[in-house]
Amino acid sequence: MPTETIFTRIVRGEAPARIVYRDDEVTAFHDISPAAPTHILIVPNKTLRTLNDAGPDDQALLGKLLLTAQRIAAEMGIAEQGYRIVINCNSQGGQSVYHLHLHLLGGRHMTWPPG
Ligand code: DGP
Repeated sequence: MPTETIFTRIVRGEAPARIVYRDDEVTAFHDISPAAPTHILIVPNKTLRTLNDAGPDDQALLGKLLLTAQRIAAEMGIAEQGYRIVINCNSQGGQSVYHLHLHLLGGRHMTWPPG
């Protein structure tokens, strides 16, 4: 499995994406195939293949990903009605792009359990 993915290229500005936020540590952009009216991906700029690859040194980064999602949800007007954060990990978790990412989904009623 190559370590470089399309998300790595988006983070570097080498591939197009509808960026909604970017700083030194994280990048957020619209999902190319939205599963909800609001569907944003929040990724660490450093390459971590999956959540399994994060370690103690990544504790602050993982928190930052969540707080970035929280802030974008507020900015996009979905915080009060509600939203869902998803991290898919490896094949049974439904991960298809092997660069760690949070999905921020909102704008419709979510069902449970996920498929
Ligand atoms: P996951 O299955 O959790 O690995 O989610 C990967 C998501 O990435 C999926 O919802 C589709 C999205 N995606 C795949 N390729 C691209 C791309 O080139 N650009 C953007 N913006 N999103 C992509």
